[in-house]
Amino acid sequence: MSKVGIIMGSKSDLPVMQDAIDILKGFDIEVEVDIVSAHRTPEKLFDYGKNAHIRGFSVIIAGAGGAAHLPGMIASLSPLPVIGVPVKSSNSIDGWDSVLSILQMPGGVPVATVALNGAKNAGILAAQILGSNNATILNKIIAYKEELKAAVIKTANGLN
Ligand code: RP5
Repeated sequence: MSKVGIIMGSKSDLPVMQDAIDILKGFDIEVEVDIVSAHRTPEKLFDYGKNAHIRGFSVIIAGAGGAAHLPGMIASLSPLPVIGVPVKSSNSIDGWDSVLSILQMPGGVPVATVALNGAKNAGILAAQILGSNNATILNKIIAYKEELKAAVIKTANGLN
C-alpha cells in the first residue's frame, strides 16, 4: 500500500502541515508524520532521505520555514518525488525566505513547491501522484473535483 511521509522542520510547522495530513487521511491514504530538522538534526535528515523509499514511502511532503533547507536536502538524498511546503514562520521576512529557499532548486534536483502555507495542495498533489497508479485513489480525486465544482455552482446559484 502507498504511504506518504510528511515531515517538517519543527513542531511549530504542524498547524500548517496539518492540512496535508487531514486531506490525505480524508482520501484514506496512509501517512507517517515526523519532525526532521535540516539544521538541528542533520543526521536524522540524512537517514530519512536515504531510506524513505526502502521504508515503503512513495511520496514525501516536506514543510519548513525561514532558511528552509529540509525539502531540498531530502530531494538531494531521495529518489522519491518531494513536495515542498514553504511555511511562514514567526520570524519570517513575509514568507519570501521560505518560498525562495524551497523553490529555487538547481537543475537535476526538483522539489514540487506549493504556495506559502499550501499544505492542503501538497496533500492533494501527493494523492494525485499515487492515483496515477492506483484506480481507487484516482476515483477519490475525481469525486473530490466533482465536490469542488458542485460547491461553486451551488454558491453561484444562490446569488440570484
Ligand atoms: C525552521 O525554522 C522550521 O521549519 C520552522 O518553520 C522555523 C522555526 O522553527 P522553531 O524555532 O519554531 O523550532 O527550521
